Amino acid sequence: MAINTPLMNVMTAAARKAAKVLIRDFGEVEHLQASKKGPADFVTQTDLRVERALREELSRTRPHYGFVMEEGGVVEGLDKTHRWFIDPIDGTTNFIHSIPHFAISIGLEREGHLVAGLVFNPIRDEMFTAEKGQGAWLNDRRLRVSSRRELSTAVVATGIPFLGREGHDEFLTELPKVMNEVAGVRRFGAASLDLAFVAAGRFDAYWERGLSSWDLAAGTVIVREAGGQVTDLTGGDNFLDGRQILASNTELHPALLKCLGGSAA
Ligand code: LIP
Repeated sequence: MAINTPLMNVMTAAARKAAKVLIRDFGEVEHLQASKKGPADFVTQTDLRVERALREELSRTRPHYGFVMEEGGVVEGLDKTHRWFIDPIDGTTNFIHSIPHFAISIGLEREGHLVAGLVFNPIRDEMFTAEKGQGAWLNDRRLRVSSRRELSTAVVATGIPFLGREGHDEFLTELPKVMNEVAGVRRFGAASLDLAFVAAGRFDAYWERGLSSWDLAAGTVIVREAGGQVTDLTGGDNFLDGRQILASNTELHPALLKCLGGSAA
């Protein structure tokens, strides 16, 4: 049985309601591929529609919580101790290209600490959830990070910067170092799902630069509740606002920090 708390019931209800918009529009986006204007404008509308649906549903049951949203920005709540971190479509470029690998991401912060996370890929019907002290789950299956201890057996995910993004030089310095140490490198295109896959033991680790708090909040709780470790690329705690992250099964963290030139030398 997955997490059955009032909080997680609120989060899963909001995600399932908003996902109806996403599933419908994903079907539509496929028809828009060839259209002159392409799907870009349509997707922006989908982002806004999904985010509105999430905000309405979460505000209905938690009216005083604040929001940090990819599209809507920061909205202060009357309750200053609670903030939702919302990414309506994490993996937007995949969505635009009809690649069924994207997710709704909802994280909750209480008194400055991330306490709950939900990452939902509605096309695969994979709902990753976690709440402090309740563990991490994929639908009804409890999750544990992998137990691989050697980098040489590890599959590590990352994000490759592209046109107009920061961090090209750093990435082109880090990639060869990691490539020479591991069994495989993967680029799937959605940070929240990369983190969820680390929690599920599908990936052994994940690193990326240039990300925002709404990409990372939910997945961070899911990795930690599955027994994993999440830091910035120096081994510190400044990953949510520091725009850089390393998540792993804990065993591999020191070796990867060293490999990435962070620390743990
Ligand atoms: C995406 C991240 C991904 C990163 C992309 C983009 P978005 O977020 O999930 O890891 O590599 O550049 O930032 O924009 O689809 O919400």
